[in-house]
Amino acid sequence: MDQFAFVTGATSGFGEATARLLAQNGFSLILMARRLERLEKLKNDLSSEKCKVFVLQTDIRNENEVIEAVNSLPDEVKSNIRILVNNAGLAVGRGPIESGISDDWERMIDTNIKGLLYVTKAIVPFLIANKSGHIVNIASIAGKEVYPGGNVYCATKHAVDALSRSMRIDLVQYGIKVTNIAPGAAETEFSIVRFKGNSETANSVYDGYEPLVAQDIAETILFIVSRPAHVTINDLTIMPTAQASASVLWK
Ligand code: NDP
Ligand code: 8X3
Repeated sequence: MDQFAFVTGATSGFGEATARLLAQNGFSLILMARRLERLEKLKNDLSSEKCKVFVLQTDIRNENEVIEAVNSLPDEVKSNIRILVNNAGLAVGRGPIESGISDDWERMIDTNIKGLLYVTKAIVPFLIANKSGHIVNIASIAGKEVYPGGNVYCATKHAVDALSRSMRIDLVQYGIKVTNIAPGAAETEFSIVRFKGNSETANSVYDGYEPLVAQDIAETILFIVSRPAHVTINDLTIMPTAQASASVLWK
């Protein structure tokens, strides 16, 4: 039977690259995000006899949407989910706490923490039933350190880091692996979203050094999920060579 990987945030960046690489490596896919056209294109690109693709247009901030989307999958698909990549997430804005915008804070908290929890809660029963499986949480270097103007985004990613450690403790009895990945600066749509479409500011984040690209993260995820059954990579920090810490970049 097909082995399914469930990838959130599959319409761009890390999630899309991961979906494409997992498909090339024999996984069938369940892809979740909000932008339907992009999901349908991926389904078109990746579907084959070997790779079944289900797409779920879902805003992970809405728990009912998440539950309904997962319920809509055929039983034999749900029972063959082996991997959950909790990747969907975002930063909105970057600035000091005193000028923070509540709506930006809520988008980050609702997506990066609550959305990740809703998806995990919906999928984990199928992993438990199989007494195996692998959850890969995409945190960030912002979940290990803080930096100027990063406040709420950093807090959400520290929460992801803590949840990865907690999930590992809760789920070890079921043979479920939990990996936390903490990437440094990677050029995706992340900065366009963070700076609300201001491409000049977004591009300037990557000026003067070579950032990570989505394929670097996809290859890392493939390596992590293809370790033998007795091996778990608990935590992995991956940085551009030019980046020594969250705020030290060699340019
Ligand atoms: P992108 O903006 O390229 O991709 C983000 C993905 O998340 C999109 O597919 C988007 O899909 C999805 N998403 C956002 N909000 C929601 C939502 N409410 N419901 C469902 N899906 C949602 O960014 P990256 O690929 O860079 O980011 C992926 C993850 O990696 C994020 O968690 C980010 O915080 C983290 N990260 C990024 C780093 C970087 O420098 N790029 C470094 C470290 C961590 P759609 O809009 O279609 O819903
Ligand atoms: C994204 C990387 O350094 O912009 O999580 O927070 S950073």
